[in-house]
Amino acid sequence: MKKLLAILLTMLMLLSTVAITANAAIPPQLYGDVDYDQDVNIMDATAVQQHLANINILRGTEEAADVDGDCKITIIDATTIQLYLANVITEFPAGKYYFLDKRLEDVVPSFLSGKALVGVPVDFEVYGYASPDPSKARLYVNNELVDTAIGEDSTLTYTFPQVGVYEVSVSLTDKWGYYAGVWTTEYEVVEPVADTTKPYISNIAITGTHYLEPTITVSAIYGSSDYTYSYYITEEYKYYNENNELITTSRIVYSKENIKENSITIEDYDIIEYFAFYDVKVVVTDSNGNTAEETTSFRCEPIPPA
Ligand SMILES: [Ca+2]
Ligand SMILES: [Ca+2]
Repeated sequence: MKKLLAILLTMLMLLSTVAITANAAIPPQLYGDVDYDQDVNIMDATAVQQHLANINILRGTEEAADVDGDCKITIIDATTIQLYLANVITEFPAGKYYFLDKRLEDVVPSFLSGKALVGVPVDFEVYGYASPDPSKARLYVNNELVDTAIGEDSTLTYTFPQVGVYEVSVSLTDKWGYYAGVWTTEYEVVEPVADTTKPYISNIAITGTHYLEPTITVSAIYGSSDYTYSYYITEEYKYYNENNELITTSRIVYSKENIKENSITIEDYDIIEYFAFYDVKVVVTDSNGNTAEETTSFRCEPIPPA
């Protein structure tokens, strides 16, 4: 399960990187070009009037119509377009261009599934953007809206009331309610930790694997703070013994012991290779000498061509 999670995380990162490249090519849209024909003319003013008269409701071009930028489509917008066409004004109050970039890149919970505890708030960090601004993120638990946040890179929070597997989804929409994306997962919540005098590892996040520069970030709670962290990275190692039998074992390729940093980046290209699986063991030690230990896996893969 953990292996699968690590692979999924890596795949998500690959997808998001590709998406960013693709998004860079999206051209800006013209304010006032309500019918999307790359020109502002009398047809656009008419389109706004028809929208207001409920004859042809705008779908997806609301931002183009809101030329005065007050987040509403009113008769003032239609009039403003007419003033622009009559050269009374040379630019719309909202500006010349706007962008339609939207992407929900990733959602990172502060507790991994299966590590979230009843009664302890879980943060879901939302990475992405949905312009026209302001974007809005929504957190649903079992299809019920439990938290909302405005703006990019926001954090949504929920405290799970009981043990179980929940359907958690996060949506990100633009100012007009159009979706940048929806992230959905089955999320397991477990019993509270009985012994809070010892540290508890809530998350090990691994990013940057497609640059051969994995960053491992560890989150821990409980015990007495002032943790130290130890990291051990092992790879699968195969060799033939004297009887010509293929032996599969593992060996430590990297370690850092008892350091203060809860995050390390491995930039040594001699260690990490593409298409290889690695196990990461993390040991958290608190100031009383109590420890928590967790092992997860990751794989390094190059970014696929766009
Ligand atoms: Ca037009
Ligand atoms: Ca308006």
